[in-house]
Amino acid sequence: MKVISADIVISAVKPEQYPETDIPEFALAGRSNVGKSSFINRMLGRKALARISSKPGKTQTLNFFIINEVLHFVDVPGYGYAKVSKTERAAWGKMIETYLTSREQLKAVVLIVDLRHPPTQDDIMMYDFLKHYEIPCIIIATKADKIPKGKWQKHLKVTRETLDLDPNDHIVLFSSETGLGKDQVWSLLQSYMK
Ligand SMILES: Nc1nc2c(ncn2[C@@H]2O[C@H](COP(=O)(O)OP(=O)(O)OP(=O)(O)O)[C@@H](O)[C@H]2O)c(=O)[nH]1
Ligand SMILES: [Mg+2]
Repeated sequence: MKVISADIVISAVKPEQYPETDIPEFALAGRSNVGKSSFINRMLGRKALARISSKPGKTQTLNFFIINEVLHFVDVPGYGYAKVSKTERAAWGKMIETYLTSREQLKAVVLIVDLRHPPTQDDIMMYDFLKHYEIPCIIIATKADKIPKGKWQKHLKVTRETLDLDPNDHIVLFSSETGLGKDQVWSLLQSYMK
């Protein structure tokens, strides 16, 4: 897909603030600092539309982006950030859960994991949550540029096995740094938009 226009619509914390259109939507999920916002920027070919940071916990709200007037990306705060209080974590959980389980136009969740390391307990929980609610998901194994090409397949295998990935679920090698995987992800997203 050629991205002609991409803009932020709203930073939302509750359902009343979600945009009231029924265009297809894709939400990002993943550990704090794994590269969700960077993924959005790379997919859209915009350097800094979604704000990124080397410090975890950068994204705090549900940030809706509109692309070519025909679809939404929703940037989501990451999970598993240790410095967050119990109360904050509960509020985060509630916000994400409400969104993921009630948003009708949500076509799929893009679950981002770090190719370098086996998925964490939190990653496994998120994947199981999506399976439980039968929310379609696409797994992105990002930061591929950080390990040698010769090790990619071995790491992918560990990722698949640790998540106990459903054979029907897609997993894509990705790098926000180099753009690896971008076209493959676009064609997957487009298959969900039909
Ligand atoms: N080398 C490399 N670095 C990456 C890649 N993706 C993200 N990063 C870096 O990882 C850090 C975190 O990226 P973000 O995109 O802000 O991560 P996030 O998942 O949105 O984080 P939160 O908003 O805190 O949940 C930044 O320093 C990015 O530059 C990648 O594919 N390759
Ligand atoms: Mg972010």
